[in-house]
Amino acid sequence: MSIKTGLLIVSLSSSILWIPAVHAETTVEQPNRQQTVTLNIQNMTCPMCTFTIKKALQKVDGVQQVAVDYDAKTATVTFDVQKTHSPALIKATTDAGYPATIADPAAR
Ligand SMILES: [Cu+2]
Repeated sequence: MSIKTGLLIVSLSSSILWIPAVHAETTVEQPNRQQTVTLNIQNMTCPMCTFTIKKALQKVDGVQQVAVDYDAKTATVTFDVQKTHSPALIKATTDAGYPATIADPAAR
């Protein structure tokens, strides 16, 4: 339990350095404060990668739903816009070894 807490603190403090350059263009606020984005994920070389990516995204505070598509090399993430944002999701997959970019939300 203490290890988990330590990891959380590390990820929070390092996220301060993250510049949310792509935040504005992808934010579509809904009444329930949920947003769904699709990320194009790099370095997915085998089906087990989907589990690693899913776990990494689920560790981000505010993430509610994660679906990773191995064939499409994408992750579709639903999250609370008041708790997190897409740059934090990208950072989570990048830290896990899978750099990501925002896919067109309409292309889902
Ligand atoms: Cu793999």
